[in-house]
Amino acid sequence: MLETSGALRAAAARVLEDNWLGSSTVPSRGLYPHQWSWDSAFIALGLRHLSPERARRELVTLFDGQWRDGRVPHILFDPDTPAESYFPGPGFWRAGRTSGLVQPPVHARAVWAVHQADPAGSAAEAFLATLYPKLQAWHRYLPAHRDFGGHGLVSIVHPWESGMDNSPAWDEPLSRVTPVGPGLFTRRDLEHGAAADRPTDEEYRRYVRLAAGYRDRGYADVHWPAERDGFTVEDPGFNALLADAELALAEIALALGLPAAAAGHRESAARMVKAMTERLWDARAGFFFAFDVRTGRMGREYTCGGLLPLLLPDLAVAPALLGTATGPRFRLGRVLAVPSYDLTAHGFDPAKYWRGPAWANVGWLVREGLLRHGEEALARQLRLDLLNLARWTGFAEYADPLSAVGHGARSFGWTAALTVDLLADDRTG
Ligand code: 9WN
Repeated sequence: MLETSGALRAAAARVLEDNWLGSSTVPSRGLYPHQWSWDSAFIALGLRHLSPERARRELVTLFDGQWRDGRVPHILFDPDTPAESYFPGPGFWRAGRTSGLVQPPVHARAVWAVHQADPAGSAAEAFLATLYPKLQAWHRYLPAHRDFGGHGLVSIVHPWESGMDNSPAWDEPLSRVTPVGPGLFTRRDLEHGAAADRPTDEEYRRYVRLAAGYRDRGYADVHWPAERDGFTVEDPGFNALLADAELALAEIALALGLPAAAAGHRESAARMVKAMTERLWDARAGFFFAFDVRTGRMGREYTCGGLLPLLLPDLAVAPALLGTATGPRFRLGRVLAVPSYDLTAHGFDPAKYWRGPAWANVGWLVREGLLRHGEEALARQLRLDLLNLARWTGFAEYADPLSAVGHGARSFGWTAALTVDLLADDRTG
């Protein structure tokens, strides 16, 4: 079953076809039946090989939901899908057809890759010219509204904004948030996923407190350090992805004949790399940790978000970070793909959402980082692992990096899309 590359590609294409809503793709028909921000970017990376037109459509649709302040909302709700199929739905957010949180800014990288897959079709639709100002507004929103620490890094205000919702990196800051009372909402995720793999009820009650607080102040980005029930964290993953997205935006600006703007984007990426290295890097640990702006304390959890700065080609500390990636905590090249959490940690759980299992998007990003730092052999192995995990698990949302058992949703959008992309990528053979 799915033994050949052709069969695997065809099966992945079928998943993307089944998840296609007509102008965007759902991550999963059951668990996540709307359009998600960073999912769409990863999905477009695969769609570009199957139908560049559909890939462009996916991203244009997402940016139709962009807010006037520049933010790209983390969910665009499908009006034809019943409101009770996902919690928190549009009634909770009170923001029209979107949520009010954001997700990691991987879109510029996706837009550039989608353009390159079909430059003629892209030019005919003025794809880059249409999306460049929208991407600029998105990238401006983040430092303009979210630099709560004042050091040129972006803060997330909810674990969902990291895309790595249940990561142990958020346990400490989340522990200071008062859970809302029990029985105030109905979780829909448990109708689709195994409860043991998902966040706990108490975690959900804290998520709801934070999201409702942000909503109730009209999604205004104000930071009161003394405010109860706040969450203000500089996430190395989110910031690394923004720096990488600025580098992609530089390439887009160049293609549009805007060299001065391109230089500006490169400078902004360089400033971010400097700020991340000064503020989030722990030289003794050889790792990037999340920084809690409210307490002024650096986290101590080794999570996969701390590996994402590998994406940045000018990262001076890359050799030390690679040392941690290949060491006992992540064992890159010796376990399957990239564990989402420290294998040596007491709380490591190979089946639990963002607390151990391997995710295709993280693996794909880490592979890009390995290639940018000349780590061909590790990148080759990682590609094989990601293809095998997708093949063996029916494109599971996440998988056990030790046993290869799949978890979460099956026929998951970005797992299928990134499979198509990796099959088309011969940089490592
Ligand atoms: C909340 C859709 C999303 C992903 C996230 C993943 C999960 C949502 C949830 O699913 O988060 O946004 O309900 O758990 O953690 O990365 O974008 O696939």
